[in-house]
Amino acid sequence: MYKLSLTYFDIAAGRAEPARLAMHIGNIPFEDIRFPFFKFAEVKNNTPLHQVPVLTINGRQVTQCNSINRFIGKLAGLYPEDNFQAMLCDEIMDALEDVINKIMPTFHLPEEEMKNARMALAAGPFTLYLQWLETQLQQNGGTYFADNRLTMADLKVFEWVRTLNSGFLEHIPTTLVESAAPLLNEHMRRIAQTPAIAEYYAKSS
Ligand SMILES: N[C@@H](CCC(=O)N[C@@H](CS)C(=O)NCC(=O)O)C(=O)O
Repeated sequence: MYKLSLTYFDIAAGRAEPARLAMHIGNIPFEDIRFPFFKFAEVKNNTPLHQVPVLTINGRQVTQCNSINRFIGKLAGLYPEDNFQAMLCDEIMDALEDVINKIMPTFHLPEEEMKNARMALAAGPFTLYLQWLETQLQQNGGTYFADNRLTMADLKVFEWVRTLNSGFLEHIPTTLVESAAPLLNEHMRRIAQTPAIAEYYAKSS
């Protein structure tokens, strides 16, 4: 039994959210360490790569959200055992890191530049990745992204689609998913009905 704590911003989104969801689904006890944005400088000073999320396992700090996702996914039974299906799951999670890495530099841009950069992202790479994700979903049977069952890939896409729809990312149209890849919204609504997820968001909202 590991002693786990997960450190990330106090938002129901972002790079730690899939692992949080997985631990709720898998009934894995963990300390959910959340901090407000204004404390970020202080918190990241105490992390190995000056980044979050960090998963602390029996006192050892581990970085990299997709490594965390795989580890927690295995503990929660949400990561494929089959090598090929595991690769499909990883492919989706890593592709989502591509898109997250594209938006991160825009957070610190002046307003007008941010608007232009984000509109270009929405029309270009975000649309490309959303359409590709939709194709992957269809290729894998239309319900899940890998292994014909709920995996970490579904949780990572679920989080990203919720974020795009929420308006949290200024200048990214909240209609983007619906216009570019509507099946991802259907997938998001289905995943939201997972009892542990529905319960988690009912408590946090
Ligand atoms: N490759 C890392 C990236 C982590 C990362 O960049 N996290 C952001 C927050 S979501 C961060 O801490 N950035 C450092 C900063 O903005 O100074 C991972 O997958 O976890």
